[in-house]
Amino acid sequence: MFGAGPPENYADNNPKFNVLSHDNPSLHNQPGVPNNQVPVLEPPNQDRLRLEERIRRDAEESFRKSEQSRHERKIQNQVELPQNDSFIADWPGIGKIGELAGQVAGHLMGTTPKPKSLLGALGAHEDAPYDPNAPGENGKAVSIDKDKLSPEERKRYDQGWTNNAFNQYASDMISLHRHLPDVRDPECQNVKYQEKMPDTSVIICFHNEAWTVLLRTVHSVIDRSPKHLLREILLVDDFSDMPHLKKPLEDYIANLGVVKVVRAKRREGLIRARLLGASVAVGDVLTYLDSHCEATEGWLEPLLSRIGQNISNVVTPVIDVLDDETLRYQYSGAKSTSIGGFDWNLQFNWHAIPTREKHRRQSEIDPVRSPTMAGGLFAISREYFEYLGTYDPGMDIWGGENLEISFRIWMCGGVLEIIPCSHVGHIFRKRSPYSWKTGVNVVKKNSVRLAEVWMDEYKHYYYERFNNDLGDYGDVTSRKELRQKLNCKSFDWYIRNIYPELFIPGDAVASGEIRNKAKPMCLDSPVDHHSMNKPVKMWPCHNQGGNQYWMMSKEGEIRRDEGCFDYAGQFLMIYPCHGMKGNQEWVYGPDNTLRHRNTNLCVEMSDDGQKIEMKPCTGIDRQIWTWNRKTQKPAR
Ligand SMILES: [Mn+2]
Repeated sequence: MFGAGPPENYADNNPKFNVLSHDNPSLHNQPGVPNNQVPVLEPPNQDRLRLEERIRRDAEESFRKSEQSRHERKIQNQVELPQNDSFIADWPGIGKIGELAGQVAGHLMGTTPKPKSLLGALGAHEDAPYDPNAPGENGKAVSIDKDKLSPEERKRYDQGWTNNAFNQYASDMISLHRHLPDVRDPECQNVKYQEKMPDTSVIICFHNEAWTVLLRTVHSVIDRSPKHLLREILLVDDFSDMPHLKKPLEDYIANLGVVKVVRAKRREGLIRARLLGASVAVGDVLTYLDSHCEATEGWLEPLLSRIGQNISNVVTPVIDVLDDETLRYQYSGAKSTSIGGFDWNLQFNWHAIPTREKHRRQSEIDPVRSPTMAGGLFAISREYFEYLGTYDPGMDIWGGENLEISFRIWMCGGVLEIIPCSHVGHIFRKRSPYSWKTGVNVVKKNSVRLAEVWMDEYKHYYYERFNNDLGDYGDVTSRKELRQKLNCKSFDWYIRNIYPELFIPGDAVASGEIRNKAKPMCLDSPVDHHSMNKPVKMWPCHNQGGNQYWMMSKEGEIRRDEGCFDYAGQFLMIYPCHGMKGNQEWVYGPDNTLRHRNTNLCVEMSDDGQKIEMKPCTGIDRQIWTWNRKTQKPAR
C-alpha cells in the first residue's frame, strides 16, 4: 500500500521489525497481561538527601561547564559522513509477563581459581597452552569452508546459525580466553586514572545464549578488569530453556568466584531483566553488557573513572563489531567514533561526531557527548540510576527504553558520553533467532510512552507517522511526576543544545507527496539503510504518506529521516544526508521544477512514466511537480 519497498510507518506487524537493522528483537507479547510488576530497587544506604544534593551539585557543575564551552565553541556547518550503519542493540523475545522473582546462584567474591575444562562439546579450551595460531586468536577471523565439513559437522554448523543468528560453530572453535589486540588509541595507554574509583557490578542479561559466546563475554570481563574494580558479574537469565544454561552453567561459574546467576521466574524481557540485575547488584556502578560481547584491554577503567569524577556522567564504551560469521574483532579508531541520534520514527541511529563537539573537545580521546545511546552497553552509578528513576516500569520487553533514558539523562541534568578509550566488541546479528509473534507492537507502545512524557510538542512529529493512532499505551502519570520532581528541562532545550543537527520537520519549506503533472505518479522510495545508493522510483500516487512523504529542508535537501535525494551524475538516488549541500542541494522553483543546483539538470519522469531521468530543464509537463509548499511554519 505504500508503493515500492516496505512502508516506513509504524504499524503492528510492520515488516521493518522482521528485518530490523542488524539486531532484531523478537517481541512475543501477551496482550492484556499486567505489566506493572517490576522490582523496586533497594534504597541506597546513604542519606538520600545528601545524595540528591550531591547529584544536583554535580549536574549543575557539568551544565555550567557545558554552557561555558558552548559559548566558546565555533559553530561550523559541516558534518562528516557516518562510518557505521545504524543499528539497534538487540533483545531476544519474551514469552510470559508477570511478577519478577529471581533466584541467586553461584558464589560471590573469593579467590578466582582457574576454571576446569568442560566437555569438548561445550567448547571450552581453557586448559590448553597458549597458541597464537589457535582459531580466532588475537581477534582474527575463523574461516570455515562449510562444504568441506562432514555431514555431521555441517549439521552442527547449520544448527548454530539457526539457533543464534551468528556462527556458533566458529565461536565453539575459539578459546574462551582468546587474546585480543589492544585496540585503544596509543594515547589511551598513557592515561593515568585517579586512584580512588568506584567499583562495579557487571550485569549481563541473556536468553538462550550459546555457551562459548556467553562464557567468552564473562572471561573477557574477568581477564581484562582490575580485580579491585570488579565487584561481581551478575548473569541475569531471562528464563532460558537450553540445558547448558542450567546446572552446567552454575557448576562452571562456581569456580570463577566473582560470578552469580540470577534467574527470572518467567520470561521478562530486557527492561525488567536489567532491573532484576540492578535490584541485587552491590557495586557502586552498574555496567550493562549484552551476552555476546568481548571486553578489551583497559575497557573498564575509563568508564569508572568518568563516573568517579561526576556521579551524573552516564557512559558507554565504543562498541566494536565482532563479525557474526568469523568472530573477527573489527575495531574503529577514536577518530571514527560515532555518536547516537534518532529519527522521527524514534529509531536509534549513528552519526559522525559533529564539528561543534570536535571543537569542544581538546583531544581525540576525550569523552564524546552523545544525544542518545544504543542501549545495550553502558555504565551508570547505581545511586544515580535510582535517582533518575531507573526505567519506565510501564515499558515492556524491549525497545524505546534507550531513547527514554537518554532523553531523561540530558533533560534532567546528567551527561551521556561515549568513552573513546573503552572498547567492547559486540556481535551484531542480522536477524533475530527467535520467532516473531504478532500482537501488541511493544516498541510502538514504549515509544508512545516516552513521547508522551518527554517530547512535549515535538511528539506530534512522531505521531504523524501513524496518523495519530496512539493505541493503548497505559498510564504515564507517575513518569510525568518523575519529570516534575527532577525538575527536568524541556525537549526543545534538548534539541537546541544537545542535538541541534536533528532535522526538524516543522522547519521544512515543502512537504508531502511529490506528484508529476503529466501522470498521477509520485516520487517513491524507502530510506532505510538497505535503500541507500538505490534509485528513487516512480509509483502511482497513493496519498498515504509512507515512502511518498518527502520534506524539503531550508538547506535544499529533499529528505525523509536520514535519507536524502542525491545526484552524482548517474541517477537520482537515496543517500545518507550529509548537510554539505553538494550533490544533495535542490531548488523547487516557482515554475514547480525540481532542479539540481550543481548540475542545473531537472528531475524528469520518463515518457512511459516508469522511471526518473535527469535532463536539461525545459519545463515540459514531465518536469513539473506538485508539492505542498508551506506558507506558515508551525510553532516549534
Ligand atoms: Mn546485542
